Amino acid sequence: MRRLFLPTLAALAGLMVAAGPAQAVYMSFESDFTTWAGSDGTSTSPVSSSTGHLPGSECGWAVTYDGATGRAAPGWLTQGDIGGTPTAASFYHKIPPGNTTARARFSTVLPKCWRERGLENVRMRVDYGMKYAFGYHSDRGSIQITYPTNNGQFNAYMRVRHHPDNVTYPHTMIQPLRNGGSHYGVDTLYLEDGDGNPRYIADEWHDWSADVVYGEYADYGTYGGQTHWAYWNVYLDGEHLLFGGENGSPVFGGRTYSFRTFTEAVSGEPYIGLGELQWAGHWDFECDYVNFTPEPASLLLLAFGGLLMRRRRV
Ligand SMILES: [Ca+2]
Repeated sequence: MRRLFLPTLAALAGLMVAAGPAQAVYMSFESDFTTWAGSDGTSTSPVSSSTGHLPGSECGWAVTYDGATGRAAPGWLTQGDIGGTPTAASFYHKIPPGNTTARARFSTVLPKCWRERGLENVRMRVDYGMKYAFGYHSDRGSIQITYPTNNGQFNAYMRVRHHPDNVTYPHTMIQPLRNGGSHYGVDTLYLEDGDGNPRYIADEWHDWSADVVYGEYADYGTYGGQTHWAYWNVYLDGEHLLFGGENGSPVFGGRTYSFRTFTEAVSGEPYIGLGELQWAGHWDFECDYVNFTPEPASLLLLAFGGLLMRRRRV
């Protein structure tokens, strides 16, 4: 009897954890950049919430780091259009004429709830639509996603480059970067088609998703016994992008992830940022939307519950 009772209690506890962050489903937001004001350093765009629970007026897109005004030609950040409809954030700078590198961040903080409480029991999903121009060669990347927990804040940039002149790798290149811009431990991904030929996604709109969960007690023994990790899945048009390498394709909670990060002294309010996030002489990309959806980490709990059920049958 006791053998059955304990697992049942554990399963109930798991359900309570799942039900606990009920705020998760409504503390989400969408941003589609159809409403827009200003340009360059004065650009702003609001967020909305289809769940009817606005995350609060503190959320909304604005330039929070401006290393472009006076360095890049005016028009480095404007509202772009899709098929004639103004509905995108458009980033452009190319030397010459400015003949200089520039850097800017257009960002929104996460809802106050998650900034204060942390997301360690919550799976965070960020969906975004991007079009990267042919020849675009980002430095740190065009999107930065921070993931706050009570055990530290995790961070990733998604660097995408097109190498039209690179004979060895004439593919679209994808690299997740950690705080500070390093990509150690994660192999670079060069996109290929089904036949192994180089694949470009330049000048096309594509849907991306970053899906993050928190997991501790996973000491990989590489970085000073780090026990706090975030596990990231990245999808391109629904296809799971897998990376090899030391930290690529880790398995956690029975699922395979694209890569993992640990806390690296990421400070300040957690946010999602767009822009060229390091000094670079050529930016050329547009963003159609960014949607933020925290959800209870139900998949992990289901896996946990499944394990308990199997045990009960023994
Ligand atoms: Ca849009």
